[in-house]
Amino acid sequence: MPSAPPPRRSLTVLSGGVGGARFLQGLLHGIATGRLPGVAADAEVTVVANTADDLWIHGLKVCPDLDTVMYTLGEGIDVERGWGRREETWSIREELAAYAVEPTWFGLGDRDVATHLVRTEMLDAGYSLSQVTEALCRRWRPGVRLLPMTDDRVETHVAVGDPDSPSGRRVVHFQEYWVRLGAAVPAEAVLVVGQEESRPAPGVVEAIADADLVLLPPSNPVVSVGTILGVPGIREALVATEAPVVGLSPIVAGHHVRGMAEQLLTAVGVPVSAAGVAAHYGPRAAGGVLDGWLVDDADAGLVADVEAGGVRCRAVPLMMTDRDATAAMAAAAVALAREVGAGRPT
Ligand code: FO1
Repeated sequence: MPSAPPPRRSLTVLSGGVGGARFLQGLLHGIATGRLPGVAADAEVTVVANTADDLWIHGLKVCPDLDTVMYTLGEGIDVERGWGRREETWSIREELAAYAVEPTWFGLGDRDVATHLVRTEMLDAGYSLSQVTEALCRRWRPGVRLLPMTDDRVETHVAVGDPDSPSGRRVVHFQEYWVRLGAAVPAEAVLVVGQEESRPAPGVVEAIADADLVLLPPSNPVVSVGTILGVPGIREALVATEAPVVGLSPIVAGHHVRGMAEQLLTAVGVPVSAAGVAAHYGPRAAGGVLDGWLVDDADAGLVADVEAGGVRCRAVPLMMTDRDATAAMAAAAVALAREVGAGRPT
């Protein structure tokens, strides 16, 4: 009987906002309650968070995905919205609207503004986004090491049709596409400004190289996981790491569970299916980033396709209805990593 593999002690998770944060909540719950066989009770979780959703607004630097992970794991999140602070008030927003100062479509809560004031003040003083994030986490204590994917400015913009412009298109910041336009118009192209020049933030490459498990949660494959992988050096670190890399599909039965992955996958020509996203990430054995892929039970019929593409695949319930359900998803990912770790598909 082969001896049990040593427990996994360092997990690295590449995360976007709401979906990634909810997955992390379940992962930490699973570790804390001993529901993740093979993961040490004192395992350290490092989160590499997407920063391409960031935007400058009213002179403040807002980092939606970093803040959503920090507030969610720090128990400060508004659970209903999935972003921003609980027990929030909106006086600043109302006053800005009274001055008719745009954009009024992006809601900054009063408590949330304090976070952006601290961040902006520290950036202005010359601290890096990594240092700012570490400082903010001293208050929120998220229970993970939270790293921005890069300290450089990277911003996702989306090209949409515009009959009034000579080119027939205009380009808007991702937040305008998502919040003001409600992703209700087709995205014709996704442009990640500053991506080529960006460098992994301190500790990011090491967190991937030194991990004994890397997880891709059900975040947006284009504007969350995609933009993290797009930071030169990060995809390479994933391809090279000794750790098994296991992802969870954000697409169930051909639809996103929440957000706008359908629109953005279509914009970049990726089929909106659990198999399409797995192929998009690619098998590690052929230069991609995936060793294993979890699809929802509804997509059990796609398991053979995914495995034919060189990625080990299992169908399990993928609805993050509560922490126990999410912890079970994390446990399935750990189990799949153990299978994969025993020998990659040839
Ligand atoms: N989402 C909305 O739908 N409406 C908003 O007014 C809004 C404001 C906002 C402010 C701070 C923040 O951190 C997030 C905010 N979000 C809002 C969510 C944000 O668009 C998304 O969390 C991500 O950028 C997409 O994952």
